[in-house]
Amino acid sequence: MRNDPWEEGRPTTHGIEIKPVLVTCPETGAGITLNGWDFGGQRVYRPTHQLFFSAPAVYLVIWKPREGPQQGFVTEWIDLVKRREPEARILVVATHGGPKARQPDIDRQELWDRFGKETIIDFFQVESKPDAKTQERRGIGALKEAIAQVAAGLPEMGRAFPEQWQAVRERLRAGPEAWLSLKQYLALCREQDIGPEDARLLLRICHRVGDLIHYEHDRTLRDILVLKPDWLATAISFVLDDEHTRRKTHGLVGFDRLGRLWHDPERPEENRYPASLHPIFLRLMERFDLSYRIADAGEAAVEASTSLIAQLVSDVRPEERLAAACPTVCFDGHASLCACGREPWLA
Ligand SMILES: Nc1nc2c(ncn2[C@@H]2O[C@H](COP(=O)(O)OP(=O)(O)OP(=O)(O)O)[C@@H](O)[C@H]2O)c(=O)[nH]1
Ligand SMILES: [Mg+2]
Repeated sequence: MRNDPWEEGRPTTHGIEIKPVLVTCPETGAGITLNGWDFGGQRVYRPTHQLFFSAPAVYLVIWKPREGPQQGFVTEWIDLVKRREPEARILVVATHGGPKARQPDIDRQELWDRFGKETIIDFFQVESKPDAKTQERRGIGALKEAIAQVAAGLPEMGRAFPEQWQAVRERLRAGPEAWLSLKQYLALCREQDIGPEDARLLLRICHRVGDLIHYEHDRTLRDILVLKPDWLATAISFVLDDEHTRRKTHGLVGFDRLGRLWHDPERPEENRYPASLHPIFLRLMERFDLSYRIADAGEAAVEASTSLIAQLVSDVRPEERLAAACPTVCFDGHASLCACGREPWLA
């Protein structure tokens, strides 16, 4: 869609890539520059992508006919988007020229019945590889036109920005920071003579148009602006990939272990996250149902809390016999031995 040259055997997308995509509104002829967010399709990324979904966007769910819609998890992706953003508009796209005879096609009616036509706008077939003779990429034009049509109807489309507001947007885009505190952001706005009230309105709009991530309605989360989604997705992946939590403590993790995962001296500097961010990350994971705080004796402070990471819970039920024989288990990240000297829930 970006008219980039064809690349044979393109490497898989790690995390999220953001690049501009230019489309033209078929009705008015106006050019629209979209913030194109490319979400890596691999399983490990699935839980964190939803942190970045927002409603005023056009979603493409892409599948490969040779593997079939099942393999591409078309329904799961639509579900994931729709659960977070009930107003989302989605286009479903088959690559490789669409299904050939004897390849599984997608069940359009089933998807429309399930999600509604206001969610699933339409189905498309594209061949991204340019034709050897004509250099045409079949179906791409029609897809871009449909994207432009949906985009043109989005609430923030065509909004004019005062010069000072635009200056802040550009500063945020060009800056090296992966994140800013709300305070730092307000200071940037002050430099442009933007008062706090306007600054908050601008922030809301920036979130809606996909410039950054900001959860204004959450007491803990509203203190930070995420400018580089990969930075945040990587932090969360350190927890979701933690083998110790998966195998030794069966999904239970203490705040101190989270602290070590997020500030591991063995990782390169750019993959270490200051302690002040850790409660914010935990809150984010809770907000998106990636983790649940377990009920401690009394309301424990976050520093003393233990969380259950849903993804890391074994899919096999633990044996009741062991749990009964071993009631006082230690889920502390340091020591995986419980009072009886046995590893928790392990034979
Ligand atoms: N011939 C042909 N090849 C395609 C088409 N779309 C993708 N490919 C090839 O299929 C492979 C995977 O395509 P990608 O676009 O990287 O797939 P992706 O969905 O981004 O994969 P992840 O980044 O892992 O999520 C690459 O080698 C592409 O060149 C298409 O329409 N036609
Ligand atoms: Mg990719």
